[in-house]
Amino acid sequence: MGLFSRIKGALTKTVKLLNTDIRDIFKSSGRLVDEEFLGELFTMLIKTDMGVDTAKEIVDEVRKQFRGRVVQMQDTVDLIKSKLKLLMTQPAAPIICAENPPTIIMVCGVNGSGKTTTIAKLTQMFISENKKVVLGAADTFRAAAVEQLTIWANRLGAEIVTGKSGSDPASVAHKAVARSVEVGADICIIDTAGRLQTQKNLMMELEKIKKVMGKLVPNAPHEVILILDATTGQNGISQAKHFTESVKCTGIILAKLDGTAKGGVTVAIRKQMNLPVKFVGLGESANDLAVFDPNEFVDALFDE
Ligand SMILES: Nc1nc2c(ncn2[C@@H]2O[C@H](COP(=O)(O)OP(=O)(O)O)[C@@H](O)[C@H]2O)c(=O)[nH]1
Ligand SMILES: [Mg+2]
Repeated sequence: MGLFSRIKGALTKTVKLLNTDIRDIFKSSGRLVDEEFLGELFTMLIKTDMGVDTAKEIVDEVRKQFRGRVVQMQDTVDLIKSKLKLLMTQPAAPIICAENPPTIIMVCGVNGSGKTTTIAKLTQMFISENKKVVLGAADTFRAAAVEQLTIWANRLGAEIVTGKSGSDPASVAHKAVARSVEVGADICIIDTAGRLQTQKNLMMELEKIKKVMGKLVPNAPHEVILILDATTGQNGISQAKHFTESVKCTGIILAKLDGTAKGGVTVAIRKQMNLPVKFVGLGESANDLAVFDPNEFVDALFDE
């Protein structure tokens, strides 16, 4: 399956919601663009979790272009799409690699957002590019977390560095980075325990984990990736803001885009955060990761 159809497949629920609503708004003929119409359009956009600001901006654009005229559905959809694409513009943002390997990637986020699974997906991607990957299991809170990452590492063919349960996550991160230097790895990815942005001490711990890496490899970590769970919709954005303040994230991976009707949250993230969305997660297997492309995303959103 091509990337476009995979993204489209994952967005099925959001796409259904949008396309059903927009057909309802238009029925079979064109409509006069008045405040009633614009109100219906606003409600439709809001339902996808793209956020009030974004929805308002789009409705304003439709008002500006079409007010007082009778418009057809396709013209409206085209205008919404071009506005959305503009709002979501971001630099083409694959993983920023270090000038000299290893490239160190730290992964953080709240509990259950999809950190460990996303690390497996990234590992799979790098290994398919013939890169050597070392993983650091710095989620030392739960033995099950280390086990989960170990299973992935063995399955995918990556080396893994672990510590004792309950040990200092910064020391595990340190060990993993040291090991990746020692074995000449291209990539080192550090898993961390889930934490809430409100847990001050745990956020400080994250800063410590981050700092320790820079002592071994210049400018490490080269990427600090925040994993957001798309199904949490707008809540994810306040999380993102706090994590960014604390550990200066360099990008977002939006997990679980499949199975949510809140796919519009991607738009809100792009609009409200000054961070690129690097990849989206489209399922639970190691292959279910797609590079995020705003144009492709918006096309998929309105393509039935
Ligand atoms: N459908 C779907 N499930 C996912 C995705 N990413 C992770 N999950 C599931 O979400 C749950 C939590 O993932 P996990 O990686 O353990 O989260 P962590 O606590 O942040 O490390 C697991 O059941 C994963 O299989 C995704 O992109 N799509
Ligand atoms: Mg985990």
